Amino acid sequence: MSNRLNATPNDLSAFWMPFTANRQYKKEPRMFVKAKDMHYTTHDGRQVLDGTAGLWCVNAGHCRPLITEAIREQAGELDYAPAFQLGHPKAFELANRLIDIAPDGMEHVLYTNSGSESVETALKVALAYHKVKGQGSRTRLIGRERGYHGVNFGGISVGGIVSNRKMFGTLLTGVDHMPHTHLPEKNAFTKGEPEHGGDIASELERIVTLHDASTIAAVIVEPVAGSTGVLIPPKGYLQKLREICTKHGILLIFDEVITGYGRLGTPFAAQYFDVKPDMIVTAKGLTNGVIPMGAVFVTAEIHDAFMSGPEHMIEFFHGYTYSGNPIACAAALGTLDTYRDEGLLTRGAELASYWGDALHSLRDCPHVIDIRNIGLIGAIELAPIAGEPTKRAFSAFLKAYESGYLIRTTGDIIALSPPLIITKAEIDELIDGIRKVLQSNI
Ligand code: PXG
Repeated sequence: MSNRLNATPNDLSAFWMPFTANRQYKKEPRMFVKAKDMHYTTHDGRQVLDGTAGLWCVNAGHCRPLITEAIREQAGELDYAPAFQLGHPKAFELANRLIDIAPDGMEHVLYTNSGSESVETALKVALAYHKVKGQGSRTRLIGRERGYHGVNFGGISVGGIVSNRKMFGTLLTGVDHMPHTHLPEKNAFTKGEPEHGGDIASELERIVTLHDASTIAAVIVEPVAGSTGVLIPPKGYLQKLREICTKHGILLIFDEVITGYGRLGTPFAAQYFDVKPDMIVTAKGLTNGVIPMGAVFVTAEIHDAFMSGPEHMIEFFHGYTYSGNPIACAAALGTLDTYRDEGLLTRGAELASYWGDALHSLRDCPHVIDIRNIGLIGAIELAPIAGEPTKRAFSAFLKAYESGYLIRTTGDIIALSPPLIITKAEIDELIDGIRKVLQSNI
């Protein structure tokens, strides 16, 4: 064992950072030391306007009193309770509160600790559901190109982001992918849902014909694909996926890790698009990002299928040490109280058109080849520097950070998803900040 007693306390090398250019970062670290409402404070004392709600999770803004207080109180009252064969009241209270805001038909909740775990949980429920229904041949899972469903093996198997998959072997077998819906040549600079591409959903019919419906358990999609750079579903697309799944007895899973908890101006995207999935995968905004937690919503039809056999038997062999952790539940309850008191789950609807207009005012800035928006989500796609993909957007990210704006980039796309408490004045400030970055030499 090495003697680390004399290590410099702020040596950055030991922490291998997630999804980070570690060497670049450690030469030029960017640290946040405080946060309040719409702003972070950096280690060098600057204020940074949060254009990304952390990583799409801090929907109510930072360090909100009901949430911090709930966590503080819970930590002093009941810190941990075993999750298997035992419980605590807040886990049940939270599930009921979640069902209250969920789309009609969602009646039960399984807890996890992240979006990735929520995805794995939903895929396992889908496989086991068909098995308990006597249709054990339904084992295939269908995802989509450019989809992001976290980083665990199920999620990267159904996911469609090549760099997240190519290093990790053969992944799950029996997975297929639908084509993505990005048609910039037809839909560039569309406000809201694009006109073209709804018929791409019929590719699912082709996949069903290829494999036969009797082998397919579930289709999983993000209603709005986030991580890949904000792909908004073309008009009619999600409705068509629902029709095909229903026709063939295939479960439809919406991965709402990003769209859940108010991002589109409705509690969930399923309500925004008026499409009913069989399961909804969530995390992030559930606890305002403050404590790791996820939740998977399922219909009564799915849940009830498991409730047979001897009553002393475990019905579903799945769960985590921290499923429904008391402090996470307290944080989620404090979050839901904040959303309710401030109307945040629907605030995005009031701001969406102002937000869209502000974003699209960047259309004539240098390098901009597309702008997309829905609810309080936006994307600005930049032309890549020839031979150096991602470099232009990353340089925009660094410049924005230096000038006091937190944006997120993926490939050469700037993605924006501010806390739902953002004001119109702050939208103007954020967009003007980005305009200056785009007009600088990036
Ligand atoms: N599903 C979706 C749709 C997601 O967006 C996950 C699952 C996984 O969640 P966890 O909690 O395991 O990270 C996500 C996560 C980005 C970005 O900037 C997006 C995510 C995470 C970090 C960054 O696009 N999404």
